[in-house]
Amino acid sequence: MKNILVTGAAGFIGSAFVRYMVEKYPQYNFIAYDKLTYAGNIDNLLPVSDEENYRFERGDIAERGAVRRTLQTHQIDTVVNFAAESHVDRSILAPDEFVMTNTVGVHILLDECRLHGIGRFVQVSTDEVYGDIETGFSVESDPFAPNSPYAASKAGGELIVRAYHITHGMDVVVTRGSNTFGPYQYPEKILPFFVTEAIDDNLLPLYGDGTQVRDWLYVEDHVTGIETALFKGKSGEAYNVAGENQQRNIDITHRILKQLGKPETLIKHVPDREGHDRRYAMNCDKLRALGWQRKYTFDDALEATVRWYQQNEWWWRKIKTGEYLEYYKRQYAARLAAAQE
Ligand code: NAD
Ligand code: TDX
Repeated sequence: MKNILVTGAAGFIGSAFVRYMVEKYPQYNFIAYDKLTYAGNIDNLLPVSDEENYRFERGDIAERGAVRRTLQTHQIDTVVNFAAESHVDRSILAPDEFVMTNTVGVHILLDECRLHGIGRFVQVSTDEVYGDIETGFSVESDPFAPNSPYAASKAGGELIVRAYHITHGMDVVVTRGSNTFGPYQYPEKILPFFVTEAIDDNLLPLYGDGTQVRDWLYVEDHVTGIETALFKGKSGEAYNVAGENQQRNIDITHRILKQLGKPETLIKHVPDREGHDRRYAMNCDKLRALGWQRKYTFDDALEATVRWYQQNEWWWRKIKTGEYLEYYKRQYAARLAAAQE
């Protein structure tokens, strides 16, 4: 029996991975481990909460004792690490936690895994480690050029993972995903943020001219990319998980408004994000060679996602209170005021 520890399992992509894997692999046990930061939400795991092969434990990947107890108690033999501070804008406002979790936390988790002795360790990383790419597509052998504290802290985590492979011979695989969207995404990221704000007829603060490009990937395709890397990836290798679907922020915003039947006057161009990367784009032939392929088209997935937020106000309305509103004020009040002048 395999005992798989999924860290950061109460977040957006980690919970989608757990919901998918628990059902697909009843022969494995899944231990969901999460600190439950502002972004961690136990509601995301409700669909599997009664399953026999699922357990939840609250804990921090940067806390040695807690990690050790969990590895031992559940005789963990495989780890998939989603745990991270994940929002670029917050990394500009308050970077400490990013380095603590995304770099130091990865180190502590990995070191405890080495001491405990595990099989495979999968590190979930991001296209942002490549930095801005004006033309063409990033491949796995490209050098790192992270531009935000978030991206730099994720690159730091990856480098530690690489070092443990080379130095200690640990069985590691890295995935680098592109901009992911779907249900249960914390409403600070552009897609759920704009959809839920537009539902309430609030202004949508689009940074700069809105022509920045992101490569959009549906969450369920990201999950199967990680599944493929977990079971078929070669030890010590990194795999891009791309949507191969470049879209400008302004175009995504128009599509959201159109589907919701809301006016374009809700769009407000505001002062740009500091150090804003203009474009990400990746080549994912390496993962495809392992047999992975996407199942969803962007049009269908976007439509289904917008509909999900329309139909699941119970999920996001309780998030948009307290700390969320403080963050909103800090991030957007001055920007929106500057745009009104
Ligand atoms: P998220 O912010 O929704 O979830 C992160 C989860 O990690 C939360 O549940 C949080 O409570 C938990 N966490 C944070 N610090 C922790 C700690 N110290 N110990 C234990 N748990 C902790 O993020 P997400 O969008 O689901 O991203 C998951 C992973 O995928 C991250 O590693 C992120 O860098 C990567 N990624 C995200 C995207 C994207 O577009 N969202 C794209 C590529 C890669
Ligand atoms: O209010 C906004 N206005 C705006 O114009 C927000 C929140 C974003 N944007 C722009 C900035 C980006 O060009 O939209 C684009 C997407 O922004 P985010 O949703 O914040 O994502 P991004 O910065 O691209 O990073 C995401 O993809 C890579 C995830 O948050 C990361 O965790 C992942 O690694």
